[in-house]
Amino acid sequence: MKKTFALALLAAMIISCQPDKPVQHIIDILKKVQAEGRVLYGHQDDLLYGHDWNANEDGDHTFERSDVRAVAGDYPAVLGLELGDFELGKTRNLDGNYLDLTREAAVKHYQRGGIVTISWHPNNPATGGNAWDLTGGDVVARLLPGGDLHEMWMKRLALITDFLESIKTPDGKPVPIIWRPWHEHTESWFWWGWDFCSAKEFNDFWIMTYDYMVRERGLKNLLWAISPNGVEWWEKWPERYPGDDYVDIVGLDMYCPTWMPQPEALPFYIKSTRLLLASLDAFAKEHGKILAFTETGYEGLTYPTWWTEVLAPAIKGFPIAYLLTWRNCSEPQRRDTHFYAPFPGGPTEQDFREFIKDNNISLLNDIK
Ligand code: BMA
Repeated sequence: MKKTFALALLAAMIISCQPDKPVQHIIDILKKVQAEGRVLYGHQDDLLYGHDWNANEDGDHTFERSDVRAVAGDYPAVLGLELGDFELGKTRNLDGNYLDLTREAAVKHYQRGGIVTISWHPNNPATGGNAWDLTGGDVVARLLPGGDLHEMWMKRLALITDFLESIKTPDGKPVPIIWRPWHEHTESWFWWGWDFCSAKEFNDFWIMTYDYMVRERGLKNLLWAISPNGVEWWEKWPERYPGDDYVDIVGLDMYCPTWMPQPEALPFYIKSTRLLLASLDAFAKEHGKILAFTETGYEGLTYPTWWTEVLAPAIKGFPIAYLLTWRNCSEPQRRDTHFYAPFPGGPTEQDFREFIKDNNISLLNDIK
């Protein structure tokens, strides 16, 4: 009797320390890609809209369209999606994507053999402003257990968890997701950023998110990715790493700056990307994690050979499993400036095709 009890206790402890991961085959793919010196290409919102179309507005929900496919003949290997505003119970996210279409795009991409990653720009729960609203006091501290906003926050987290849990194939299999909460936490432009919480508060906040989603709600389809960025605090960033038990992928978020004159911006980007990827690569190896370039791009692609002459040398030699460029906005007022991927008639079509061909970059059909 005692022995049975001890065994049951041991089993319970093992289960609670190492949550089951049916996402193992995604890990295997990413590791294989790394070992082969390839990089999977990813694009944010690729199946939902592009420079000249928007599935949210025009009723075509076949998910056949993709700016990347139109230019390079295949879908991106990695599809990025975004949840900001869904935590408020809204049916459209901050970029106008419907909740149902977001889920359907994730499932479709997975069924085609692709990998899905999801980011979240949640509204500031203290003020009702957006993710970039930096007022409201020490917001993170107020969301932790004992904080005045904890209860309210947990309801929002529950809605997001419900959504992540609902991403399933028609036969009920959960779709594996590279889940990337609290990104760019080493800068101070989101309310969870460097200046707005202590390292302990940040780590507790991440762990609270993990514990709720994985331990309490039992989600098994998440791979947890952390995305530090910025040069200023770089040496200190590992203080804001919640621990190896809570992270699967470490990735860099780093954009080619549009706020610098181009002749300075391009070499600056290459140099700083290489510096930070080298450091993150060492960190990933030491901690047994997968390295990725979780967000990058050059807004407006105003340098026609950016892919081959800037991005390629920036990443050359680093075992990043994937890189994700940001979205091609379709809003009439922003679509000619706010884009990061190629599209038919855009400035970098030919260069993108060369980049894919000459740098071991894999699109969807090359995943395996
Ligand atoms: C930013 C911009 C915003 C967008 C946000 C979340 O980088 O693209 O327009 O709302 O990402 O997707």
